[in-house]
Amino acid sequence: MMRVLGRSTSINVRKVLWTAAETGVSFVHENEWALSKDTRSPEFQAFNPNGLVPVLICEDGTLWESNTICRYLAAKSERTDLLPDTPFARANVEKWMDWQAADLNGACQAAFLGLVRQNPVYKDDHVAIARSTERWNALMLVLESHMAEGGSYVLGECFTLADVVLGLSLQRWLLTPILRPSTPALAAYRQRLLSRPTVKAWIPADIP
Ligand SMILES: N[C@@H](CCC(=O)N[C@@H](CS)C(=O)NCC(=O)O)C(=O)O
Repeated sequence: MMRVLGRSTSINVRKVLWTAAETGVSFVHENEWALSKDTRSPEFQAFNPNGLVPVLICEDGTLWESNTICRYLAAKSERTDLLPDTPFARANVEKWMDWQAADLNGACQAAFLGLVRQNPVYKDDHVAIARSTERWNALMLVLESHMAEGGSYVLGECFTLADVVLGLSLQRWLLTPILRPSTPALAAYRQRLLSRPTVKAWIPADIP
């Protein structure tokens, strides 16, 4: 049985849980990793030397890096709707996935960690939080403009891995206590995502 290791309060773990649920594979979720089970332990570091969740353990071996795991799950289950197998269509999904992991996650760091996690490095650094919020809002407006062009999902009418990673980032943005610009296209997009059975089963709507 496939194993997904990591606390579901992690956005990166939820990417994997959601993708696994979308593909319909059978898996067990070991939520206690990075909670009661230490990811700095030798046992965990043998799975991921970075000591970070998520980790996937399956018949082919062990994987870390959330977006990579999502791509593996889609490819393994031959779900070319989630991750196309033609180069340009696939690159368009991966473009948004890379943007989420690099640009969006980087931009939100000080605001999210400071305001939500109350991380001691950021929580009293109002300049860093303000800069982070400004950049984060600017990037989310890029997504707002894209969604306002039409289409139910990021790549049009087909739900893809881009929607998994961006849907979770959108939830984080909406649930972080910052001032946000109006984003009606993103609000409608979020309602479409929330109506998916896999979200109802695996992604609580109140976790940033
Ligand atoms: N690039 C990695 C980042 C993984 C990561 O930062 N995981 C965080 C949770 S979101 C973590 O394990 N933090 C340590 C901890 O919770 O103890 C990925 O996408 O999988």
